[in-house]
Amino acid sequence: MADATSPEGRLFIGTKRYSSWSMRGWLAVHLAGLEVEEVLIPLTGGGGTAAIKAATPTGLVPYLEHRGARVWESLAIVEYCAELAPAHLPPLWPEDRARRALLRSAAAEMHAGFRALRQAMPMNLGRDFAGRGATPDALADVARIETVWATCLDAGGPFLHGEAMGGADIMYAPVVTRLITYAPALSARGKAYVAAVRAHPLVGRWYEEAAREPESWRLPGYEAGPAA
Ligand SMILES: N[C@@H](CCC(=O)N[C@@H](CS)C(=O)NCC(=O)O)C(=O)O
Repeated sequence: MADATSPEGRLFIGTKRYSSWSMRGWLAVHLAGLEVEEVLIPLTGGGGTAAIKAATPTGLVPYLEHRGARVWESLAIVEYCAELAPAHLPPLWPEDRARRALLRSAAAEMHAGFRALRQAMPMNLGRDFAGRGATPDALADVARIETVWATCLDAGGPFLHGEAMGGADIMYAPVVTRLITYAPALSARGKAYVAAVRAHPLVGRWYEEAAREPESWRLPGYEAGPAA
């Protein structure tokens, strides 16, 4: 039987440098304090990593197996972790019904959308692609994201959930990394939110672990970045 510190499951993720959806699953399990073994499968590029296809129901990461539960889709992993987060940790969704509805809507909008931003500015934690990827559609996504953030931050930051990161912050954390890498113009409030997320210890840890990944995991196509 598992003791308090032995893993109670496995979280499958991809290369930390590139895998934005993995970052969400990883943040969710860590913010909720789940003890899981991390299984990192390096991405091979182009979305068809054979080892990921063999290991997960959708052929995608993140994927969580935990105490008999099988959870795929990053937002479902956030919801699962929110149910299990112990009382001594900040909850991943707030108590207040209307506030919870707002933050869930913000999270769901991210999960379902912002395709132009995701295509034009793919995640790469190790490069400075300032000024690149700034297509009109990607910039329209950035403007909408800033509006969503402002609506959530009206109740007080530094995070969308307030003093601690929650489910919506998890969903937007990889967006924050893209805004750092590609540096489109942001409002002062947007910049402050980006800085707050980047300074979070778990986000810092994800960046550090990405920086320590072997060079052999780098994918030339991803390192070239989008056209200037
Ligand atoms: N809608 C999924 C998207 C997951 C996804 O697209 N994951 C990418 C990595 S960021 C993947 O597994 N790609 C397969 C591959 O590159 O082989 C979610 O929310 O979890």
